[in-house]
Amino acid sequence: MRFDILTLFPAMFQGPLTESILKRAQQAGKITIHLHDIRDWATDRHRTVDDAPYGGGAGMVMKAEPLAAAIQAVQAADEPGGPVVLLTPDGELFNQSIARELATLPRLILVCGHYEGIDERVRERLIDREISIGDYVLTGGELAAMVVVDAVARLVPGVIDSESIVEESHSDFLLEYPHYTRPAVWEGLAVPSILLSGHHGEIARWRRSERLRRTLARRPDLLARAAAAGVLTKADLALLAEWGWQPPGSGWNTDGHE
Ligand code: 4GY
Repeated sequence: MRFDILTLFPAMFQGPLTESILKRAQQAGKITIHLHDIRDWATDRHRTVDDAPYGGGAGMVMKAEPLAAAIQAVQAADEPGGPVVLLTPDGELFNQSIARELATLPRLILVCGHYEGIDERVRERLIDREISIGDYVLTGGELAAMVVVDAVARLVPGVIDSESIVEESHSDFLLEYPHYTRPAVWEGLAVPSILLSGHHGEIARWRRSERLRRTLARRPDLLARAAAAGVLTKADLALLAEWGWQPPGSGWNTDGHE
């Protein structure tokens, strides 16, 4: 998969994209990441990329011409094509299912806004999709683009061990079970003895119950979705019932009252 990132601050990407798993993925040719400095498409002597907002108000707006020229040049260069995505708090909320969807594409073009934002006409004409990584405001889209690249790249086949993707949190609406490694006792805290028992069936059942316990305690909203999606087994539902949890929204109550 090919990622193109359009930014005024390409140096920000050194580090996150050049270490660890993303570094290995690039070395192995599973993904390529191409950084483009939007300022390279400014045409005036001062290489201007921003200007004051029409109508007045605080801050600066990213000018249409350099940004549009950058997007069009990057789109036109090299096959295959891919959607142009703007990182913005106005976008659809990023989640694991969007990451999975994007990971099926051959290419993704990410546009990082800065200052107060980009000229609305570029949005209208050239942006295919807007994504937000959360309901908070960053100083620019760069950190958000890195989050999206990281979450998508690890789902590209061959980037990480495929078993860890199936098992992980959010792929089936349940949080992860707790993890332990050596030593068996640390600062007086022992690893749960079941994990040292070698009884694989019991370990799997314990891990499943820990996932359910955690999800109930921390994210009851996810548990409701798990039930609605039909991913809870009879054993899961029995355990949850012991803990006083009932799948919501059946329209019936069981207490004999209205
Ligand atoms: N949240 N999710 C986000 C963001 C910064 C003004 C446009 C976010 O994705 N991007 O906060 N981006 C803004 C700053 C210009 C980008």
